[in-house]
Amino acid sequence: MSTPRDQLSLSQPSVSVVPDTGHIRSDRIETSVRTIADLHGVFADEAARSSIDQDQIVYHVERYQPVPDGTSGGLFFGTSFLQPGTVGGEYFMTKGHFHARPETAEYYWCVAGEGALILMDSDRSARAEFMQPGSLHYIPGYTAHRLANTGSTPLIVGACWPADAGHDYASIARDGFSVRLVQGEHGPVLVSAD
Ligand code: S6P
Ligand code: ZN
Repeated sequence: MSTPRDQLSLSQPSVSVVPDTGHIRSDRIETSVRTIADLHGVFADEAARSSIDQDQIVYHVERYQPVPDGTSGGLFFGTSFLQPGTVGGEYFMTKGHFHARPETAEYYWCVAGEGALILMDSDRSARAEFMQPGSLHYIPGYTAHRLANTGSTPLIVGACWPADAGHDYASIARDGFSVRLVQGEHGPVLVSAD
């Protein structure tokens, strides 16, 4: 016969992720929004970008950051919502970045929509992976990463990265990616940008 033990109470987690939409439910979510105006210099066709409604939202990110930015050993969680669209034949995409601590890795996984994850090493060698619901993408250290939406619905992508990874946007703002994802006759085509 077992001896009686103290009963410990279980609690509800303070954060959840809506399965089909990727939205994060918590009272401490941080959200950032990027409009067409924010993406100056990102697309090859700057004239086309400047002719679009500058207030149009291209993507937004919901982030759950349970520890202070920069905490060694901590993890952040986020969902990116990238709208469908093109600028001069180039698919809507995120700014893209290396991590400020370049050795840090990250996981992406696709919740909904279709698109591509564009990856570039520090020697500018680039590649891209298709994204579809359920696809999981390991982004190694020293690798710039950018999402592109090739579909007609929002591309929704979950992410988990180290709390001390930080973001290096300056390298991409200065040098760009070495490839661009453009509309081809039969679908997306990765072309050289260098
Ligand atoms: C953070 C992670 C994502 C991106 C988001 C927006 O390390 O990679 O949450 O921040 O996809 O992209 P970007 O390039 O504008 O930060
Ligand atoms: Zn990242």
